[in-house]
Amino acid sequence: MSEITVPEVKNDLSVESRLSSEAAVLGGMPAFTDALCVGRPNMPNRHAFMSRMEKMLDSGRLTNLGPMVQEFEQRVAEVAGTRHCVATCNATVGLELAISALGMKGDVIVPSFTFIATVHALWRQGISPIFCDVDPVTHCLDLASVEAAITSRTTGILGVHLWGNMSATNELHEIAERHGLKLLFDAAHAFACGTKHRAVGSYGDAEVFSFHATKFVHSFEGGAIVTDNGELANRLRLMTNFGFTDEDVVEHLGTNGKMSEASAAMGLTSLESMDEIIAINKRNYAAYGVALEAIPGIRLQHRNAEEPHNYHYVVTEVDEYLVGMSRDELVAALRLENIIARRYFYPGCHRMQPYAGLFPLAGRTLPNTEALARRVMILPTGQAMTEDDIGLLVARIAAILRQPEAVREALRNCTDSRLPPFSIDRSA
Ligand code: T4K
Repeated sequence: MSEITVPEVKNDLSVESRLSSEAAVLGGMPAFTDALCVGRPNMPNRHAFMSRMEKMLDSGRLTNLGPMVQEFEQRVAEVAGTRHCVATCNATVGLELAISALGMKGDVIVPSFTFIATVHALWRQGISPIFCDVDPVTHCLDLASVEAAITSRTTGILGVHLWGNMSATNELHEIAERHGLKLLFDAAHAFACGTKHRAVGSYGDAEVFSFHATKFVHSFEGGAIVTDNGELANRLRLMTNFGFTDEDVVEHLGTNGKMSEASAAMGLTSLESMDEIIAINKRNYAAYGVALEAIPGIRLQHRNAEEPHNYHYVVTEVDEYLVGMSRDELVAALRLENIIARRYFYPGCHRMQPYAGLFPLAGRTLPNTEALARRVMILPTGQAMTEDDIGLLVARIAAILRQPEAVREALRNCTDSRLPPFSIDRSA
């Protein structure tokens, strides 16, 4: 077994020489010296952030619904077009609280093709996730699958606006009304997305955003529940603060789900750069669109330029028959270029524990989920990426795909520690 040795990278390599170089997996120079990764945090204006931190330290108010959290809630509600916003320490806790506050129990319908937090938020409260398939175009809940899954035990639908694509909100609302179900949306990816007429935020009974560091607007860790229902918002507010209604009066079951002032300081500063970051993401998406046209087997998910979108996830699908290698082989070969593409959300929640053990046959009714889990590849974007980076990145994809057999053989023999642990077929 021969070991692939990756040549030392030189910082003075010109774009031209890197563009013409062979794939790193086949002995060429890695395309990038520093890793490009999906989810690299966008950095806000440092001065504005530091001055908020100084203000916070001077005030002595560090948490428990301080002025910065209140301002952050107001800003988020404005973007979402909702009457109420309750900031939380992260979106996972936000989902758990919203699920509980809405009285969901028994069975709740949820896509399997999502980040595991969506499903854990149900199961941790003793609610059975009923996995439904997704639409192959939007990657959001498939309506026929939802209809077919509803039984007398169903109490709600938890839809996900995956990648910032809107779920079929009107149709899901109609189904929920017809069956007397609660409707909640995991909008972790969908801040500042929506239609020309209505932003994501006011659909269903409530929606939950994530402001995790890897999101385009972030507060280190953070989330927010938005709703137009004042009574629900009041209940959620109590629940994020242990259920306290007064100094020593607890009137509701609750937890510590609060956002800190430091997080809100970051969130407010990040929000000030929101339009600029969306413009960068949009420019990057367009650059990917142009560059990927040269590679027929890799399809970039369509975005409607007329509708608001944050362009935060660069979503591609790899057709292994057209490109001559699996998505996993391509992702692995890209790691040697210092390009950290991701297989989100492989293998689907139904194939992760504890759900794989609880629902071993779930995959039979999830054909689109299973296919997407094998095909989807998310590529890096955000503030740190330039159009030149994207040109070079796609050129390396092309270089890797030019010699599928040689790449497969090289991967099989490769012991580089940057290779991901998954499915390099070493058997042949
Ligand atoms: N619902 C959906 C649909 C979600 O996607 C998520 C979260 C949630 C609910 C729950 O939201 P939160 O409770 O987290 O607010 C990341 C994020 O941790 C997670 O928030 C996000 N979705 C998910 C899609 O991505 P990982 O495990 O992929 O993250 P990780 O640690 O691999 O980081 C990604 C890359 O970013 C790495 O290559 C390194 C880089 N990075 C990351 C961090 C945190 C940095 O350069 N600096 C950093 O500080 O989950």
